[in-house]
Amino acid sequence: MTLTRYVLEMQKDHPNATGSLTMLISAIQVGCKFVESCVRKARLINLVGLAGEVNVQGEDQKKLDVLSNDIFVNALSASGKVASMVSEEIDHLIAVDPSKRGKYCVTFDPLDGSSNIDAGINVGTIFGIFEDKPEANFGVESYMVPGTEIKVAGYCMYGSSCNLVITMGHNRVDGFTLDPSLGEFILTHPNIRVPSRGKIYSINEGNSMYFDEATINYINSLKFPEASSGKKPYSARYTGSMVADVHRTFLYGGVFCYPSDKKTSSGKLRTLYEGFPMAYLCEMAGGKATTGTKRVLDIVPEHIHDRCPIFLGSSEDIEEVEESFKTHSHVL
Ligand code: P6P
Repeated sequence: MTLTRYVLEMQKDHPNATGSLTMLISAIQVGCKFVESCVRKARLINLVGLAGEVNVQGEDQKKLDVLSNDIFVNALSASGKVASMVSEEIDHLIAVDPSKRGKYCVTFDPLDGSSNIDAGINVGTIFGIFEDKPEANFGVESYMVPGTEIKVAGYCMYGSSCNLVITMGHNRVDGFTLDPSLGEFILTHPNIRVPSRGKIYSINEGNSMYFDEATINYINSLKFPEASSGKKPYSARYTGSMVADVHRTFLYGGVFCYPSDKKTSSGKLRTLYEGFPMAYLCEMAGGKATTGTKRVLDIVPEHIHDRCPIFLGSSEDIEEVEESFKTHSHVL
């Protein structure tokens, strides 16, 4: 089963489908294959290292960041199915030429975790697809909606292999692996389900001095379980690349956390193209995603580069996060 055939089969299940979403996902798939080929040979053709520019996040842009962004902007615009887009790399809304506009809004982080590129650590693309709101007149109002309005979410992880994980809703998440010899994504992880309980926690403990009491209490409950509980301490795994840390959490269970803290009162990760897609994937795979005090998908962004706190992963573990936030003080 190739991703192309998978999307066509999903389209057949929806008699009113026009094929636009199929074409859009095909364009995203091409973008991922192109980025994968660039990441794969970056060191050989000297694409790693700084591009000499700074993005809207104030971060030094790596050459691959710039190239990846251009690849997706071009692929999405050319599809003829996109009304506008939001990219981590571009500070303003990206409008599509009126002659090529479609009915979908796409949010994406073209190369998430790019600070890891020079070290050859996994990086990835994250994307979310929403429906354009005609009353928004191709403006940002189409994006100021709760995360529950997302239609499709996915990521493509560029590592030892190239894995694309996608959901089109209906409590179904499927994983594909790129077969370079075919140039096709092949279904290798059908019906991904997040284990209800895990043994791994993933958080940047270098920020511990900034954590609020609720986060400290929760993380300590994993590191120093009460003797009477009979529980063992969780293992710590953190790569600094959200796609890699979340992918592991989906497959093995546990929690991935980027909380708000005294240094970043809304957390670091971006709602539209990191928080929402990963929260949607997590819920469709049977997991949960919370800010600590509310469901991530219930957030309504106010700006296209809003940030949100996020704890996602195994449902039972996330329920313990929510409990800690009910009983301990936290950064609002
Ligand atoms: P920190 C990468 O820059 C990123 O956006 C995510 O991929 C990752 O989870 C997070 O930031 C890492 O941030 O502060 O731990 O380096």
